[in-house]
Amino acid sequence: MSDRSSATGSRAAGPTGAGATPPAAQPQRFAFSATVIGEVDAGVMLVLIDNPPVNAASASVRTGLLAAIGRAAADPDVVAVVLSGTGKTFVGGADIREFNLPPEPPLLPEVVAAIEDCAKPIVAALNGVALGGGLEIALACHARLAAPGAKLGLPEVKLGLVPGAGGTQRLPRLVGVAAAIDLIGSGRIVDAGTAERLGIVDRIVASDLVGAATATVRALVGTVPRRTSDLPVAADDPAEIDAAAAKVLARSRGQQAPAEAVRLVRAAADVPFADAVADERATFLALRNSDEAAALRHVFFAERAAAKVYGLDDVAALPVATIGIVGLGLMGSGIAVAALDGGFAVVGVETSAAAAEAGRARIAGLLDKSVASGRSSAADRDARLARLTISDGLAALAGIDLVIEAVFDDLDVKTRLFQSLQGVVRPNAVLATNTSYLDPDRIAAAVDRPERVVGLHFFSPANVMRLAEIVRCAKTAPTVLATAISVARAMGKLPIVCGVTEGFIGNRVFSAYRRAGEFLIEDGASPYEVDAAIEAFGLAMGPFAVSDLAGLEIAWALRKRQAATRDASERYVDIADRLCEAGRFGQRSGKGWYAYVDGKRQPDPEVLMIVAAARAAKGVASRPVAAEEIVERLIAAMADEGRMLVAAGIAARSGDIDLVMINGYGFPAHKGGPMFIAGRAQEAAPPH
Ligand code: T1G
Repeated sequence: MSDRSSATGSRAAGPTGAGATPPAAQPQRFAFSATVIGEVDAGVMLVLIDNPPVNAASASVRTGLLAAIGRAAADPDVVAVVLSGTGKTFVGGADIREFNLPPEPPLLPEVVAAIEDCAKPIVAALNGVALGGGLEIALACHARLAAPGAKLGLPEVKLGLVPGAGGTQRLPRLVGVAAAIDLIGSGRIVDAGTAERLGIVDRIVASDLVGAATATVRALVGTVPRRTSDLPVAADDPAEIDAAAAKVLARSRGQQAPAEAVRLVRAAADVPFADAVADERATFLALRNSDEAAALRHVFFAERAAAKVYGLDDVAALPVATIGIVGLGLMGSGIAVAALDGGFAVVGVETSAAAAEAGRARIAGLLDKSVASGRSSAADRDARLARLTISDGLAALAGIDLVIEAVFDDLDVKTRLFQSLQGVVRPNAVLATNTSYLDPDRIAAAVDRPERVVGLHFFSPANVMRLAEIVRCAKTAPTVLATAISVARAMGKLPIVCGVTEGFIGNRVFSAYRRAGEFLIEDGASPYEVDAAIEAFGLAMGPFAVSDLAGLEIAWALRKRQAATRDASERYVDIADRLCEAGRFGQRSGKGWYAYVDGKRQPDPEVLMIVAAARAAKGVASRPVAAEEIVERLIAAMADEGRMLVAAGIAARSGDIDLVMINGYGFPAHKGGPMFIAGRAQEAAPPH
């Protein structure tokens, strides 16, 4: 279908003049708007949404859909409608870019009502992704057919919202209250098979989806259309509903939208549809202006901006099928599982047969845990293990496409390894280092072709944490960088490109955050007040609990190495040194900033005495420090460091800093990140 002559549903021009087929025999074509086209063939109007890249339900789409339904309803030659999308998306949701603007009519609820209330049957042919408002449009249709690759969901809570066009009321009428609470409260996206099993989709059609939808809608002509809003809500087991609600609320601590979604879906069981939809709309509009929604919209667009890497526009990644991993300790085994999860074949190498076997056991253990938790099946696990080869010699890496070293973080060890590897792997195999603190340029300098070296910095546990810092070394070739990004993405990671500096982005910002925490305890707060304040804000653990978990000795060794060159004019808090000198190295040693009894962390009066002595030694007159000041100073410290990283070109943009802290350090996404918060504080600050 090609011709789209105007925005008012006029007929598209067809061939005319002597000898041409009389127009009536040709399908009638319409352009209902710039993004919605229609074609009537033998009484069925096929309406196509054509708004690349994701067929977002923009004002143009809403206008076009309303015009199309109006035309179909009024045209005596039209008996039924099939609604579908072009490309790989049915409708990717409301147009998020409109959320910062005044609502532009027609609003989506009006379009959805027009579809459902149409006297002629309308069948949705879900050709691809149907999310948010896209699924709400489909739910208002009188039947839904889906292609096998379709994906469906109401992920509004991931944007700090609730569905705003009937989703909280129509979905439970198809799948029940408990399942709807789970789907809407979590924002989970399901595949076509699950959608069919739940009752969202009536049928999956492997080929000629539009043809099947046309036949389906023809069969509905003359019958009373099945209006979803008229369907009764199945009486689910209250215990099942409560369990689904409790699971959603437990996972969304501190967030508004999921709780509101649960409330609205529960209401479907006993509040009249019209009243419940009005409540849903009011709740959606209120949430749309919330800080939580602004923060999550920021994160949504920041993730897409992070995918745009300077200098890689026309650079293709190298093909990677097999990944070598040298070092199968805690990090290496986690990386191996992430690679197996990503569909790669993995060759894991250790220094001895015993160490190799221990590595295999660690990997198998992680895969078993995934099966035990229900995150994957025994068949998935076996398929992953079938792609794993373990060896105690580097020769096993001869055929790999990319190798990641996850050996002890020592420069000599890593450079010697890379020198050995270059003699084993293929000339165009990528050499990636997982180093956290070493200078990858110095590692690259050890090999003949430094352009093949890149940093691939994972976060522990590497099979769980979503963040991967892709370190662009001074000589990393664009193809190599593109390959590392592609591999990280295939592993399900969020790749964030950074330049070379000690600690890259995450550990640099985390060090500044931890330093600010130490300043706060020297000023008068206790470590426990600092942790409690930032945990109440939304981080899973405060800086002192995290330091105990990681162990204090590595940072202590770093500080001792830096002592000789430390800038004397810079404030330095030595309380952590005092703890280490007292043998308090953190959780593994049974005591650090906390005491650990039966694995549980407890405040320790001995630490408070060490803190008081350190203050006294410096003549610091301590003062009470309120939780608000603690949170404000910790976030400001992260933002200040982030600004320096962007200014230095280590990070490409401030959104990348937020993504690193959210996906690597547990910063709550619904708060947007330190840069987002600092930016809004700046906006709100009175002009000088
Ligand atoms: N609105 C506007 N732009 C969008 C968009 C949307 N809904 N979704 C994606 N984009 C842009 C994105 O910014 C990027 O732009 C480009 O499209 C490709 O995106 C009323 C209120 C659909 C699965 O939450 O999950 O409906 O960077 O790289 O990997 O109740 O996009 O190229 O300039 O992600 O193929 C609910 C959000 C909205 C779905 C496609 N919907 N989108 O993934 O492409 S709220 C969502 C996605 C709502 C109603 C409520 C994904 C995708 P640029 P991409 P992709």
